[in-house]
Amino acid sequence: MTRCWLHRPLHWNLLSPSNCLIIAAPAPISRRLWGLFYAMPGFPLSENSANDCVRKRYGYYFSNVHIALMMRNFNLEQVSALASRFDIEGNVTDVSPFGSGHINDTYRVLTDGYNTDGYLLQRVNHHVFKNVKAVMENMQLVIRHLKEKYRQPGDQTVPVEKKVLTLIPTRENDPYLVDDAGNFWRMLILLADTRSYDIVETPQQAREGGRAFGQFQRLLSDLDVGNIHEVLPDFHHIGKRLDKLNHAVAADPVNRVAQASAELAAIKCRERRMHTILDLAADGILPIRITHNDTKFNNVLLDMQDKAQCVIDLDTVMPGYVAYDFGDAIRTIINRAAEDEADLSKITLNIPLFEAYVSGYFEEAHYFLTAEEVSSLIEGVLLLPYMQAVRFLTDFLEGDHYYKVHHADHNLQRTRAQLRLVEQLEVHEPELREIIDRVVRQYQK
Ligand code: GN1
Ligand code: MG
Repeated sequence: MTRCWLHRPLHWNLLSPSNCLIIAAPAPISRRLWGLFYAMPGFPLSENSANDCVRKRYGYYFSNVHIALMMRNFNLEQVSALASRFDIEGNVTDVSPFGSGHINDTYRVLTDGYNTDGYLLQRVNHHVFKNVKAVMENMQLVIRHLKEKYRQPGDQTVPVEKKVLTLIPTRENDPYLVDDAGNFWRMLILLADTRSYDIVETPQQAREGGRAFGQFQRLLSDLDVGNIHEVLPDFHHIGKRLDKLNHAVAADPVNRVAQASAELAAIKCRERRMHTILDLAADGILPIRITHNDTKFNNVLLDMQDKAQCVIDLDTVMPGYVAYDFGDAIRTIINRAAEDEADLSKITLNIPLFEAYVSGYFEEAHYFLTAEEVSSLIEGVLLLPYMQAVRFLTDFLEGDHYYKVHHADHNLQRTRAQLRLVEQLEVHEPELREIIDRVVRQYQK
C-alpha cells in the first residue's frame, strides 16, 4: 500500500513545526522526494538521524517503507540558546551553519564580546561516535599535549592558541553538553583569518599541509598510545570494512546491489594487496602510533599567506599507522577533482602536489619514522581511496545511513570517483615511489 503523508507539528525537542517534514512512502517515492528536498539549502539531516527520530517519536518502524524526514538546520534560535550555555564572551548576536563535514553539524557563533572572533558550536554525531565522552577525553588530552609542546622555547611568533584548537567549557565547566533530545554539543574558538581547501591549488599549500600533519604526528609521538581511546574501533581495518561490505551485499536491504556490480568487481580484484599494512602490523613490523585518521586536506587550516597554522577535526585521533594518515592526505591532495566528482575523466593526478606534500611531511617526519614505516607510505596511498570506496559503497548498499548525502546516488558516485583515483594511482605508482625515495635520501646523507 502506498502511503504518503506530511506530518506536522512534530513534538520533538529541537524540531519545531516550522522546520520539519516527514515523508513516509515506499522507498522509490520517498527517496525521490527526499532527493529533491535534500538539494535545497537548509535540509541537511542524514537519513539515519531521521529514521532514529521517527522511531523514537512513534515507537515503530516500517520494514518495507523508507521513512525520510527533512529538517532544516536546527532552529537557529535554539542553537543560539544552546550556545549561550557555554562559557563564551558576550551575548550571541548571530549563528549560521558552517563547513562541509559529512558527519557532524557545525555552526558559527558570533557574539558582542570584545577580544573574540567568534566560536564554532558543533553537534557531535552520536550515531557515529557512540561514546562522545571518550571522543572528548581524547580531544582534551591531545590539545593539552600539543599546547605544552608549542609552549616550549622556540618560535613563538604565532600564539599557541592559534596553532591548536581551544575548547570552551559549558558554564558548569563541562567539556560538552547534552540537550533534552540527547544531542551532544561542544564549543570551540573560531580561528579567524584562516582558510581550508577542499581541492589543493598550489605546491606551497600542499607542502604546508605535509608539514602540518607531519608535525602533528611528531608532537604526539611521545604521548602514550595507551591513553587514547579507540573511539571508532577498527576504523581503518580494511578486513573488517570488506566484511561489512560483503554483509551489505548479501542482505541487499534496499535492492541496490545490481547497480553496483562493476564497482564490486573492482573492489574484489584488489583485495589481496590492500591487506599489506595489516599484515606488516600483525608481524610487528609497523609501530602503532597516535594518528589523526581524517587527514583530508581541508582539516588543515592555513593562514592568509598559506602557511600551515592548525590541524583541526580531532574526533578520530586514535591509535593507528602513519601510512593511513599519509594515504588519506594524498587522497585529497593529488586528485585534481573533488572526492565525489561525477565526471570520471576529471579525476587525474597532480603529481607536483604529491611531491610538495612529501617534502613538507618529511621535514617533520624524518625525526621519528622508521625505515619500515617509510616503505609502507605508498601502501597507504593506494589503500585509503580504496577503503573510502568500500565505505561509500557499503553505505550506498545499506541505504545511506552513515554519510550525509545530497542525492540518491551520491554514495555510488563517490565510490566510482574513489575507484577511479585508485586506478590512476596504480598507473603512477612507480613514479610516486621514486619521489618518496628521493625525498627520503636527502635525510639519509
Ligand atoms: C568523514 O565528516 P568528515 O568530512 O570530517 C569521515 C572520514 C572520511 C570522510 C570522507 C568519522 O569525515 O573518515 O574520510 O568523511 N569521518 C568519519 O570525506 O567517518
Ligand atoms: Mg572528520
